[in-house]
Amino acid sequence: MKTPTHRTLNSGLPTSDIPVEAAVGLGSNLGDRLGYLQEARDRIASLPGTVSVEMSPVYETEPVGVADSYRALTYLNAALLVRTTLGVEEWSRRLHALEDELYRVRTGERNAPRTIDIDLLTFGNLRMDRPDLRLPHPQCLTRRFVCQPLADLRPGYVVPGQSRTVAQILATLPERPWVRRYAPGA
Ligand code: PH2
Ligand code: MG
Ligand code: MG
Repeated sequence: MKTPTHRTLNSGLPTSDIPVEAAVGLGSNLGDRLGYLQEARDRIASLPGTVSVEMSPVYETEPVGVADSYRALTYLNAALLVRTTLGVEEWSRRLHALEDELYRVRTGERNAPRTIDIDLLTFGNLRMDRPDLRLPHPQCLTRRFVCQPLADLRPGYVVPGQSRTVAQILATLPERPWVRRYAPGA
């Protein structure tokens, strides 16, 4: 019998025997920011289908696109490279659920402060353009707070649809909005 490359679990959601590498952006600007990033990483590592997780250094970053009243609430950002056998729909659903578990309150207000933001940046070579799921993430490479941690993990990474590596793109981004390595207590 031919070995299937895809099978269906009881959930009815497709999963692959071959792990896909997915990049994830983590952000927090409310409460125990570092604690939320670490908790998100640990919970992603514990998801069924997670084969490996690499986490970038953490950066403190200037808020982008927030109301003036929130400008003092700097973010902590990091990136993850995860290998997963989950399908993209299940992956997306699981990460969204993790945001809820980590006390994310969805007020409807754009870019309101949040305990945790978990953004799907890439999922293998997949390209999708749905209102609820766009891959690669449209702002993936225009923001230093995404590009810098990704470049730390994998400078030669080429996001699907791009011709340049993340390190090359990072070199073209402006200094502001700023990012700096987070060194608590330093
Ligand atoms: N996320 C936003 C809006 N602005 N700014 C920074 N520095 N870091 C973020 O993660 C971020 C942001 C919406 O998700
Ligand atoms: Mg975001
Ligand atoms: Mg988000």
